[in-house]
Amino acid sequence: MPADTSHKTVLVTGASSGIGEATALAFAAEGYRVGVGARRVDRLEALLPRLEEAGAPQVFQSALDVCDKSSVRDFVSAFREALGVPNILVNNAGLARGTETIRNAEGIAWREMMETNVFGVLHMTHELLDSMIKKGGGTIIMVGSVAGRQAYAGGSVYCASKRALQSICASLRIETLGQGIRVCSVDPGLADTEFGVVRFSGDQAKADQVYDGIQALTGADVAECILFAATRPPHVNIDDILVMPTIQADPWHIHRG
Ligand code: NDP
Ligand code: 8X3
Repeated sequence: MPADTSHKTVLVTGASSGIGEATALAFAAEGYRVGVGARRVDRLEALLPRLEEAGAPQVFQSALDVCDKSSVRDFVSAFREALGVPNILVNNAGLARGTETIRNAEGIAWREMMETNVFGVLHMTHELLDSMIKKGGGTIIMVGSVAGRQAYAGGSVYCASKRALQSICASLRIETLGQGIRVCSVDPGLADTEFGVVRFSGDQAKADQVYDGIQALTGADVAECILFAATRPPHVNIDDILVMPTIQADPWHIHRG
């Protein structure tokens, strides 16, 4: 008989597209109560009936800007009122902007990347951690990147932001030791989502070039890894998962057929 997961609750940030959306749907299909946040609320509104259809017994959505502390506070408070303290927090919201070198970049997007990918994760985790511990524990999953493990030219700040997540995960594991908190980083290689369009400021043709002639990961491929990590028995912590498309060995070696 399948386990009853209807009392289990997951919070997914950045669920208006890509990996976050796929993750929300994957948990819904397993019977979790699912709450989602992002800035594009119209996307979230369209996602809710799909989550219910997939099997989520209860759903919640609200506007969330992970860079904005008051937005995080309001979101978490509304989430808790609707679904309670989550068992699982998926810190997925993130982005890259541009591929310029440090010498050539204007530097405008550096702050945005750090604020979203690092401070956003810290804001969300800070806002929920105390209540998760008081509830008896939970699972915090970061969506990192191969870019956090291997830096590449034109990715300095994005790579640094994902590298920072590794340290944050390690500190968090030590800080919460014995308090039932599991911390996991799921680090994908190339995944075909809206990531490229965002990185190239809406230039779809440029974004498409990245995925030209390759079978990249899908959001659903990454979601499966997140779901796997979150659904191990409570005494098992998956520290990290590096998941790559078969055609990619590292950030520089990509086989284009
Ligand atoms: P998408 O662009 O498809 O999704 C990114 C999500 O993050 C969107 O839902 C977006 O929602 C949300 N987001 C961005 N900024 C904020 C913010 N300030 N507050 C709240 N939500 C925000 O890309 P992916 O699905 O690929 O990206 C998801 C994660 O995966 C990111 O952390 C990315 O770095 C990571 N990743 C992606 C890889 C890839 O190749 N695609 C590979 C490795 C890691 P909205 O704009 O509506 O706010
Ligand atoms: C996204 C993967 O290689 O474009 O994190 O940085 S990469």
